[in-house]
Amino acid sequence: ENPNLKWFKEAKFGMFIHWGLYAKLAGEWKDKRYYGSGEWIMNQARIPVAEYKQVAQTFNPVKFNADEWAQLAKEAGIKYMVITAKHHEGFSMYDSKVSDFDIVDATPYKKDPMKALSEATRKRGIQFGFYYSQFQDWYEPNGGRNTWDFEESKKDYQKYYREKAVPQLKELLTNYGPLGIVWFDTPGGMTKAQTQSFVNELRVLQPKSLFSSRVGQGLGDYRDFGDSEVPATPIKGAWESIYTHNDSWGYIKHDMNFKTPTEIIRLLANVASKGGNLMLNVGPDGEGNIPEYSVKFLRETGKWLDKNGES
Ligand code: JFZ
Repeated sequence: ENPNLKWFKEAKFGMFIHWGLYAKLAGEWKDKRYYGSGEWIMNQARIPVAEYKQVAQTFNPVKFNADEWAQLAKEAGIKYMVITAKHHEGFSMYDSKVSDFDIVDATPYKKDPMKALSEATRKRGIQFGFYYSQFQDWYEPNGGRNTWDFEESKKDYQKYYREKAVPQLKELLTNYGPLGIVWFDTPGGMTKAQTQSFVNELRVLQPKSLFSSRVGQGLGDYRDFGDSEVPATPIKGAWESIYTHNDSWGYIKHDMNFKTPTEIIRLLANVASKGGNLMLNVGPDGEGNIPEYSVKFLRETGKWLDKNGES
């Protein structure tokens, strides 16, 4: 078995973080409210790139505090953290030289929160990783799935991979220290052979980093179940279930449907009893605050684990 999986198979509890420009929109666009998958608002509301771009000018998460986020994870008993470096919206939440549509160049904030978070987690012995939407990129003419601005038949996915996805992943795998996980999502636009060379090209940069199964074509290092899915019976090998704390991955201000500490603990126990990890998502808001109930309920979960858990 792959020795890189050792920490992962012992981890049991991970924290997923969806954070991007959609957090600023918070489930609302032009007086219309959306519910569920707040990170999809650009697609749901068919927001043109030219307008979506302007959201960046108002994105200024001055409340973001890497040590607070990492400390919360620590207190909750969380062993790894995966955060969106770039979701389908195409916006880079780190300092990218490949694109100007990034937090340093396009927002008043001008700092790189991923740098701070990679350091704050590592300092506390928490494995750190990036989510990266490798195929869907609604900002780029050649990226996947924006058909409201760009004609699908004119898209050259290989050009997008070559000019944005691969160079950005190289930045992420080079500039943020050792990554526990690179969490790919919703594959597309590549054959198995192309996916294999994509994986090979990135793998050399960090041979120990785990790639999620959603890199596609069966080439990931461990298995992810569908969103909010736990297998019925024990499963061999390394795997993970992903859930979000309320009903959306990205922040939505009118979603208060947070799972209670009891529900989180039951979920953790259910997943662990089948041999897997639970990666539970929180969606920080546009200011950089983790929702109050996520903070409170995660802390309570951690207290319970301290008293009754294994580690
Ligand atoms: C994807 C994203 O589109 C979504 O915004 C979020 O990031 C989530 C974690 O991942 O959505 C999916 C991907 C795969 C499945 C369901 C939703 N699936 O396999 O059931």
